[in-house]
Amino acid sequence: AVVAPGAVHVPGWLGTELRRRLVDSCRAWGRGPVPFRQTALPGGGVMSVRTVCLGWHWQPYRYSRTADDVNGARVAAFPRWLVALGRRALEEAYGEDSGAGGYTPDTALINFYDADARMGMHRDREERSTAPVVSLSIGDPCVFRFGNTGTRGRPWTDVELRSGDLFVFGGPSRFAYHGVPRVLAGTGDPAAGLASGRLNITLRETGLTD
Ligand code: MD3
Ligand code: FE
Repeated sequence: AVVAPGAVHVPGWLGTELRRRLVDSCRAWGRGPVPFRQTALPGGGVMSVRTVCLGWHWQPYRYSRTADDVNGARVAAFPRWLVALGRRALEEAYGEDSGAGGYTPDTALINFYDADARMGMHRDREERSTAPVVSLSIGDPCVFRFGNTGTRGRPWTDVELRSGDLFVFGGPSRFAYHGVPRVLAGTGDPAAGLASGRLNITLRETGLTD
């Protein structure tokens, strides 16, 4: 479904095998050089989601190669198979002739939501690329809120994201406000090896070089 120009929702795109591989991989990445952390915000707060990054380390509001706000370690590399998955995702959302073959995501932000986690309305503007963001959801459903580019407030569209859903945000939707007002706590996705909570994996091009 096209939710807005460039914003395409593909329910159930990830099969069980891929969901399981991603869940296993997220666990492994969380045991890598930089563990899952609740990111500290400049205002003194802390995010309710738990995050681990690949390729580049995100913190508000910049990317770095080392996790200076966690343990100083260099982040794990961005694996080739996620580049391939990102290209397949773009082909699925936009079609074969959309230039998906030139998509080369170099960072993944992996967010884990427990039943009480949320993400306030924000725009993702740290990237120096206008390439689309690929979002993959696994586990408990959530309410995803998609808003406007110019203003944080209404009107917005609420969409339920469920386990296996793909969402691609490109073109005019790339810099729109969005958030996750709530998780619909349930049983996770047992078939994928996730007993509770929600995982969201976003693939992005940072446009950065060392
Ligand atoms: C629209 N994550 O990591 S995914 C984020 O479910 C983030 O964890 C949410 O917002 C989550 O920054 C929403 C959907 C998403 C991700 C990035 C976007 C939507 C986007 C970037 C631009 C526009
Ligand atoms: Fe975001």
